[in-house]
Amino acid sequence: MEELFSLKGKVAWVTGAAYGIGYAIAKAYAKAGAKVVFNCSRQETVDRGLAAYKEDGIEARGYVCDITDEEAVKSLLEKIEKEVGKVDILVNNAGMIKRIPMTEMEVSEFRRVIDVDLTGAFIVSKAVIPSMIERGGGKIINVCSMMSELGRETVSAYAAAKGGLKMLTKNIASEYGAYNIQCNGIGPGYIATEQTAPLREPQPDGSKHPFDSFILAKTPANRWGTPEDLEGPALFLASKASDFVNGHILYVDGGILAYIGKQP
Ligand code: GCO
Repeated sequence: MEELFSLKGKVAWVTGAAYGIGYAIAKAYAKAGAKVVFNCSRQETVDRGLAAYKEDGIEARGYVCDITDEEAVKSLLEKIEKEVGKVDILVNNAGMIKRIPMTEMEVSEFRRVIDVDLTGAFIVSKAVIPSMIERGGGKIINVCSMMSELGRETVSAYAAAKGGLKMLTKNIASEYGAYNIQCNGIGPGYIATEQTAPLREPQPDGSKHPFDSFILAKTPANRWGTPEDLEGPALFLASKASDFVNGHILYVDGGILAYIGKQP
């Protein structure tokens, strides 16, 4: 059983893994024996990540690279291959959100979210797939969202990107499954991270943010998730244990997608 879930000797590239969900996933992979590399678009975020890994006793390499820049991604991949090894596991985790009502959103803002959350995953996957084919296989895990399935006010660009990422996942599985490449999505529910902090901020009178209570009423588990809740599912999708699982989106949401919500 241990062998089934071991990542010993594997190289895992988790984009944007300086903190939050990506960090928890990378940490799980390191604990399972993988060599972990990550990138962020800014040096200060890379430094923040490196300090956190060091504190957790994890040897991780961090690089500055903007995943929307194909040339930069290609040269980073060459560097990773030279310095660490060929990439066996890619996690397309880097992402962003803009919460703006659709009719007030600039087209440039919409395009930026699509560029980072969807086109970035295309660019990095496109870069690693040829060497995965050459070496007989690989694992690609795309960090999807509740918004791969559901809409809500203010997140039109994010929902469009995450819905697209779900279909990119299925398409990579379809196109490269014959090369022993498994491409699956992990779909976090509402996880307590920096990205969702504004939705949990207590009100000036000390009461819960209305969105906080709303999410608890929508989640059978009756709590927000933690980045650590993603560790086991992400490890499953990166390991031998999931070798015949392809094009699947594994939602880790405390049951949100199964539930109509608590009656007020
Ligand atoms: C929002 C949230 C979500 C979460 C997450 C849910 O504004 O609704 O930020 O988009 O980030 O992706 O799965």
